[in-house]
Amino acid sequence: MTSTQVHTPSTGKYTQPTGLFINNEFVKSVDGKTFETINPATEEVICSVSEATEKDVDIAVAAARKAYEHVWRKETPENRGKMLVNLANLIEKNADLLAAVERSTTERLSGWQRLTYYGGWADKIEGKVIDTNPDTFTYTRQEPIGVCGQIIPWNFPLLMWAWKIGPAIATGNVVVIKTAEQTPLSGLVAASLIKEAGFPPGVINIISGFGKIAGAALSSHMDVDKIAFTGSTVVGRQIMKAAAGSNLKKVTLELGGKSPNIVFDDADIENAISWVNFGIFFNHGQCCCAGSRVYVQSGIYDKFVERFKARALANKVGDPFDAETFQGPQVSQLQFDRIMGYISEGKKEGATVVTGGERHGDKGFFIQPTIFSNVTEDMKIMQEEIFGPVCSIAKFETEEEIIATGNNSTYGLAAAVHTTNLNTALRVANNIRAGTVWVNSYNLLHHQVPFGGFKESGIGRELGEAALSNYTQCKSVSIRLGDALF
Ligand code: TXE
Repeated sequence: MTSTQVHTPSTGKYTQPTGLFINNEFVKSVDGKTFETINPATEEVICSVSEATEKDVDIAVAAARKAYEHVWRKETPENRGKMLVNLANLIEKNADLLAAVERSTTERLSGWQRLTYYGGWADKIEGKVIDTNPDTFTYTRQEPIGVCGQIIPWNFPLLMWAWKIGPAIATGNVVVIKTAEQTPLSGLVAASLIKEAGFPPGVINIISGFGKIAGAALSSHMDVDKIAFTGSTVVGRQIMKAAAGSNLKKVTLELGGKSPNIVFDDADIENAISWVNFGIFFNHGQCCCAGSRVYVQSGIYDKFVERFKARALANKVGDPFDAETFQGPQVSQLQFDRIMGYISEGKKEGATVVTGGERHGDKGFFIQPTIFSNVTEDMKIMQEEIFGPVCSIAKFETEEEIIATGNNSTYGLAAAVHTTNLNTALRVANNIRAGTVWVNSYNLLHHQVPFGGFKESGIGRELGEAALSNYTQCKSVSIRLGDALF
């Protein structure tokens, strides 16, 4: 059996593929191993899926290598683009089902539009002619890297799937993508559309499995040319070590964050509260770019904290299938426990609980939207990524001070500034060391706009034209036109 019947409240029964997707077929793992997927809202088992071990990784990588050498390298850029657009269209056709599957494990469906965007790039990858002297003709080619391993997390399963596959395939690579052990289902449903989209066997391979086994095998594999990873900074370091200790495969990383969200006295306060609320509580705080450090200038601090509390209390927490719900469950018991651990640490360290601070209900991994005020820079809840619905607020006085405090982090993924003064906005945006800065907004990610980290938040950029360079390598070809030099 490589599929099973699963029920969702919005679509009823559907057929869930459960095998490993290798060479355009769903297959069982070599050892026949499986693992369970849990519904975080009910803590019940949804189904079991095949678990990839080293042997399965070897098989998937061999399939990808064969496809790359014999088929994919010979495919035209135009056809690569067409296949990506076909896949995007098929995903759109199945959007209701995919949304339901996502909601069973995380919450939201998004991201498939990126495939259309990267389909458009496939036939626009160009080199240059470089004029060095009249006797030489030199040009460059942007060539694919080859077999790419891709390891994705559980916070946006299909979005991450599309972010990784789009630029890799558009530029002529083949992929073996490992989904997160908490959320393998939507990636497998989307995999069932790959053959219909026209991709030859072995070009896109999707495996389910654990990080320490399948993920480690992929990142240390001698025949994987590049590894792209999204996840924790701790594992990002392990991926780099694995690459260094094996074949020095190319590495790109999209890691954690502790992003400052800065509100000046002259901000439109209601607007700022809406974005601060969205910045931290969207996807239950399970966002790498979550605005988890909120700094408010002293003139409006008290008013801001009071109104933000009212706003957070109005966020409906509960069933992800209820249209009114703003915040669903955390992904797993482990994440729930980690976040509750940070909350009790914040209380112990002396921060003030403005609202929340407890579990929501008694079933499922739900946590109340939590705001801490009077948080100091040395507290763990101001320094470490919590990855949950927990916000730390502190007061500031001057622009100079807040630029220094905003940069007081080992991370540098995102930041925001709220002000009605254009000069303040631009000065802060220019001086904050982060890959993305939003002004009077938050979380406005767009597939045309590069996204990625400064400092320990990552290496490389996803989205936009910038992501293409994660998956190409430059070759220079020089042709001597004149007589021999020597
Ligand atoms: O992440 P992991 P976890 C952060 C966030 C969260 C924390 C822990 O702070 O609380 O990480 O989450 C695979 N070799 N982010 O434990 O372990 C794993 O199977 C190769 C931020 O879930 O990094 C999964 O597919 N792969 C983040 C992926 O790595 C390994 C999103 C992420 O898991 C591996 C998620 C190994 N040794 C968590 N160990 C973001 N940047 O958005 C694990 N994996």
